[in-house]
Amino acid sequence: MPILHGVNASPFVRKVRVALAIKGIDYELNPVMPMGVSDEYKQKSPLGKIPCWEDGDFTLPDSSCIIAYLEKLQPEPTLYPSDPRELGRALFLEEYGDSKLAETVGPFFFERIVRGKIMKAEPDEARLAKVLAEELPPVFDWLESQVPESGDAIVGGRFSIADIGIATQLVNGRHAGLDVDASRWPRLAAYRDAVFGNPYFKPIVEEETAQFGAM
Ligand SMILES: N[C@@H](CCC(=O)N[C@@H](CS)C(=O)NCC(=O)O)C(=O)O
Repeated sequence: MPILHGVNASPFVRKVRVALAIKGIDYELNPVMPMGVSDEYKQKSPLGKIPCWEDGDFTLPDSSCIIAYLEKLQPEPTLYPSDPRELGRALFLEEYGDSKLAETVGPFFFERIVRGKIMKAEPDEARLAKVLAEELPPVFDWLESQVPESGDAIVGGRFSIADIGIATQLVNGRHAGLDVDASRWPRLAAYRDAVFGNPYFKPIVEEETAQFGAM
């Protein structure tokens, strides 16, 4: 059976787990922690990051690359829009989730879950207050401008890689008690609720919440 290397709470591992669930591909999760990976693991994942996919003699790191590969391997249900402009937008939204949104939400997860719950140390709430006041609002403002008035799909009215890439980061925020203020970002808040209720995200989020506890 193919192996997905990486641990649950990683938003990038979660992207791949949701894609695998949607495509109905069985796999084994091998819980590789992201820090201090072995030289043997670096042979499979040269940047030393999680996730990494392994199927027999084939290995492939990086969530975006793995999902694009899975799409070719098993095209249905598709995770990529067929319209060229929608495809372009979906890929950019995935990238925005992987980069800007991850950088903005990441500190909340690190301080409250990694430092607070796992390392049993004091989270740096002053750092988080600054992110909340200065860095987060422009990111949520931009996402608010991208979310359609209704519906649970950000591009083209159909759940896609764009939703996986954005929602997975919002899940890490949720684990760390970071809310989307519905009075300021009503579309994003409704969208977040819809994607969290998505039947492929929900069981994975619930499994993780059982591990970290709700905040
Ligand atoms: N672009 C990569 C990012 C993966 C990533 O940053 N994973 C983190 C864990 S959430 C990691 O392995 N960090 C360890 C490191 O940067 O050395 C992907 O999409 O898979």
